[in-house]
Parts: sequence; C-alpha cells; structure tokens
Amino acid sequence: MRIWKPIAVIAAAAALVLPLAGGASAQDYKDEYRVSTVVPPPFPWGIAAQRWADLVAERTDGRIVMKLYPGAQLVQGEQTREFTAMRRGIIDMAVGSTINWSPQIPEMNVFALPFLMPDYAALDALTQGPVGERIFELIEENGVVPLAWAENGFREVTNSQRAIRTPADMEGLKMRVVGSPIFNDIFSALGANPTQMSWADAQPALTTGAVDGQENPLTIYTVLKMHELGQTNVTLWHYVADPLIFAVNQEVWDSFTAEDQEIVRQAALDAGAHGIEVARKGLTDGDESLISEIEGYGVNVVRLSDEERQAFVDATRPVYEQWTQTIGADLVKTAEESVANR
Ligand code: X2X
Repeated sequence: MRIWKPIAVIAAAAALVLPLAGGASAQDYKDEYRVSTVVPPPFPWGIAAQRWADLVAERTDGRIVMKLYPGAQLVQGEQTREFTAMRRGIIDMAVGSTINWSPQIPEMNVFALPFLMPDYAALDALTQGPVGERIFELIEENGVVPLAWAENGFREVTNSQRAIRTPADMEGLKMRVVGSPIFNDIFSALGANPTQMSWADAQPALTTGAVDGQENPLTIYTVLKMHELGQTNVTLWHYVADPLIFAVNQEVWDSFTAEDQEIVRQAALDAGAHGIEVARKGLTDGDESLISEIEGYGVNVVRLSDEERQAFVDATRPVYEQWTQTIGADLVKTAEESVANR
C-alpha cells in the first residue's frame, strides 16, 4: 500500500510522541527485546533469564517477545560494559551480575568485600534488606529499571597446581579474575598473580593453561566441566557471592502499558526465585550433592576450618578496608549490620 508521505511522517512522529503523552500502547512494541546475560542455560543464570522470557511471553500472550543474547555478545563479550549499553538502549534488558555492573555503580562492590557474607542467609539479608534497596535506587538514578534479584552464587577458588589451604598456597599462582579491580586487589593481597579478563577470554585461558586458576560459583565449574580443564583443586572458602539483577532500559520500560509492566516485573520476581533455587541446588547444608558430584570426578575439594578461613580473612582485611572507602562507609556499615542481624 502506498501512503502519502507527509501522512506517514506525521504518523511516525505521533508514534514517537504518543507514549510520552501518556498511555503506552502495545502496538508500539518491538518485535523482539534483547536480553543480555553472560552465560546461557543450563547455567542457573541462563535458566533464570530464560524463565523470565518464557513467563513474559506466556503471560502477555506473546505481546512481549524476549530473546536471550548470552556471552555478553551485545557488547562483544565485554561484560563490564553491559550496564552502560543497557542504559543507552543498545541492550533492552539484562540479567546481570553485580560484579559486571560495579564499574558503573561502585557501591555494588559491597558484594565483593572479602568474607563479608559467610552464608546464604547473609547474602539474602543484603539483597532483601536496606542494602538491596539502596542498590536498586542507584540503578534507577542511572536510568535503568531494576526488577528482581537472582544469583550466580558463592565464588570458590580453583586451580590446576595444588590444594589451597592457606594464603601461602596462593603464592605465585596465575589467576584469572573478573570485572572489578577489587578482585585484582584481593588476589594480589594473597600473593597470587591475578590477570583480569572477560568470561569469553577466561575459557580459552583455562583450556590452554595460560592461567593456573580462577574463581566462580560451583555451578559454573560443573556446567563448564572445569575438572576436565585441569582445575582439579577446589577450595570452598565462600569469600564473595555475586547476586544477579533483572533490569530493563528506561525507555523500553516506559513504552510498556502499566499492565505489561506489572507482568514483566512479576515474571522477573518469579524467575528470580526459581533461579536462586537452581543456583543453590546441591550447595546447601542439607544437600551437598553438587560437591559430592565434583569429588566424584576425582577433584580435591578442600573445606576450610574456621581457623584456616580466618587466615584468609586477615590477609584480605586491608583490601576490605580500602574498598570500604570506595563503596561508602555507611553502606558497608548497613551491610555489616544486616549480616549480624540475619
Ligand atoms: O565472568 C565470570 O566469572 C562470571 C561468568 O561469573 C561473571 O560474569 C561474573
């Protein structure tokens, strides 16, 4: 059909203006919304993101179609640029790690303070308490709409060289570290030799032995079969955990009707709850089956005694104190209180 051009132009202009004038309409929706993640299913992270997309498709009768773009591919694998890309609308939505967004929101490093959170109850006390509220406020102030939490998990240290029981065992180990510079500082304080790299680069580095070790949740370890990559020493030290956040670009959010906003939010909450369940499966006090599975591969799994763990706490204390300044002493105090009162 031929449309008289000025009318088409007016119609296009109206389409741009109308949502702002109130009442977003489902007709304005994109054919597809791009959801960034670092890892796909069957990693719990990818499962959470896919569940979000599935629930939204189902509950909007296909009005909103969300597609996963894992591997941080929308930012060429540079996962620490994900948040900025979402703010600018290059990415519509994301399920992202606090680690990867911390370069833009330094307060997110609170989750990376070494040994702040001893257990899942502590992690929940942060995400579900005043710390989580503050992090969501900061995301909003940055022009992104946060909806719900999920979980990558407690990050355990692995390597191909030797069992790690004391900070001295770390001496000289070439470690791949992630995103935020706090990780460089932690591993340097422990005497290791850290190199920061993206997840995309980490996988070949582990395969070729360019690095001796890495740190990631055990679900990442098992899905990637890291024991086959020579990572035969695992130390359960629970030094940090990275929660995940479901979020949407502000303009995309504003383009949704109020009804659809509610659906997208509730779906994120539901997918987050499911994702947390999957992320913790086999890793809780009552069910350590994932750890047994890893031991079954002949991997040496080291469990630290309280005293052994304390040596790592002491060795990384200067990093904790230094980063408290960057994060903000008030927020760190709130976090410590949340943990103490969990
Ligand atoms: O890069 C990592 O180590 C990963 C997959 O855990 C994150 O994106 C934080």
